[in-house]
Amino acid sequence: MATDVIFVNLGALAAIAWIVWYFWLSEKPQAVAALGESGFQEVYVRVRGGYDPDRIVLSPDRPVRLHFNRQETASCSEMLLFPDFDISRRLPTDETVTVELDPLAPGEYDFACQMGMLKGKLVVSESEPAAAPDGS
Ligand SMILES: [Cu+2]
Repeated sequence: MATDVIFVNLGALAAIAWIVWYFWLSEKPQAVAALGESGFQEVYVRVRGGYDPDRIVLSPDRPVRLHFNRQETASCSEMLLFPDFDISRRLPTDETVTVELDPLAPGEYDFACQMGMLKGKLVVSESEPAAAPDGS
């Protein structure tokens, strides 16, 4: 077999391996909500060519505050939609818009721009097992 054919095949294999890794195996940006003093799960999301993080892990036990900060003027990301909750918000450039949600049932909830080009997901885990009583 000619050497150049071998190199072409290796290149193709490497490309396939990269695609498999990138789309199925690599860790996507993900954030676990921090519990604020308010008792809300607080998450800060940067909006710039997408949502960062675009996968937000929440617990079902507490209300949620999502703070969206849009750092661009591209019209694509101007509207933010939560179809599951009938929520839509306009995100003015360089302002923070907070979306408050009641505690959510375990499951997955999408959010997106108006045309569905930018996408993100809320992932609500199952309830934590009750903590052991501490006598207080
Ligand atoms: Cu869009």
